[in-house]
Amino acid sequence: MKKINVAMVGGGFMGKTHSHAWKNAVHFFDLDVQPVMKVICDNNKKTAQQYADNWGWAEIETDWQTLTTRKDIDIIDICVPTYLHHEIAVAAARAGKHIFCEKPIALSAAQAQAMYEAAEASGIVHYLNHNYRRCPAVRLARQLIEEGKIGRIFHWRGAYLQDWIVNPDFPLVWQLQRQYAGAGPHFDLNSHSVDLARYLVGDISRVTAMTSNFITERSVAEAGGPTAFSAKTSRKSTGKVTVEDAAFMVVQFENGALGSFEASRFAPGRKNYNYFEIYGSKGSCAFNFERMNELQVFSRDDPANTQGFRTILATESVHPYMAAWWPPGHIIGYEHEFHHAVVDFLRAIATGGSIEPNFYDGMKAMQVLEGALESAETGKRVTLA
Ligand code: SOE
Repeated sequence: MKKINVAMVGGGFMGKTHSHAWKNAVHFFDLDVQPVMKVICDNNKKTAQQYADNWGWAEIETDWQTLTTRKDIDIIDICVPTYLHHEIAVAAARAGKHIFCEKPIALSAAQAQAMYEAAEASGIVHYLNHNYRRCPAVRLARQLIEEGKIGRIFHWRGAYLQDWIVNPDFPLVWQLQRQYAGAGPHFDLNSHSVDLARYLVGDISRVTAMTSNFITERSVAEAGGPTAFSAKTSRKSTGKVTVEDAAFMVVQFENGALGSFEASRFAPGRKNYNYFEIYGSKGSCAFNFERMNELQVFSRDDPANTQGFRTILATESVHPYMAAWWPPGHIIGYEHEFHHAVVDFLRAIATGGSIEPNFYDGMKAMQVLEGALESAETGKRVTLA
């Protein structure tokens, strides 16, 4: 089997999900190319070495620029904080490396556009990891829509809620600083929801939004270890939170459907509550990531006396990706979506094809998100170009 060398930049929570997928996808799926975990790159040598030892990356680097000049690297996997995506992706694309990039795509739509243009100009395969698209139950929602089972779509109702910063003692991690993250849950979480909404309903043309801040000052995070969910606080000094804590938006899709989106890190009890409902002329469907193997489906075609939402467990081998995993009813989890992404990405490379979502989708989603921020600031509705 042809081998293809992967270099991953960054080694946090996302680095784990990617390493796991690069390592194991080949054991479950038939692939024409085999990924080789060649280099892990982190500016902290110790972190890089720990990653290499734990996951089996063959070598370490501490400067990502080296990766773009190395002839033996085919894929660059970008797993670093958002503010670094643009620079690394543009350099990687110019160097002819295929790119597997974490979301949100970048700090702005202009940066996203530059990434898209650089990737297209060099003809590489580019992928933006909105992993939830590759959940079999979400694929089922798409299939039902394509088959006309939901009919003309009237409404998208989405929410992505978490609670990891409700505690005022939670420190000022990079995700809470605009220069590193671009925005708060609006970019981190609404980007996922907008990606799913574009995938399932279509492009968005108009947007209105409001944002709020509940805690504006936090203690400075301990050096070396500030990450989402698990950071520890050092109470020595404080700094300003420069992103919103919650962002809600209302949109109109190009096809006339109306949508609402809620993104918050201040929803106690909601850990990774990525939820959507779609309502159409023939029926409805609803998905909740915390029950990710299931899709709720309502059909107006059912006889009146048995109408109601049905729960479909999307684990039969007819559901996308499931034939490669376990027998029906043996459910899959968060990490499987990353395996599915790696598989589709490698297949796109092997066939000279492409994969979605990619930098184009990232750019389109970023235009919506930026429009929403403009609306929140000016109090006006924004029509997207
Ligand atoms: C943190 O909010 C986070 O890790 C996001 O960045 C991911 O994209 C999401 O899938 C889970 O939560």
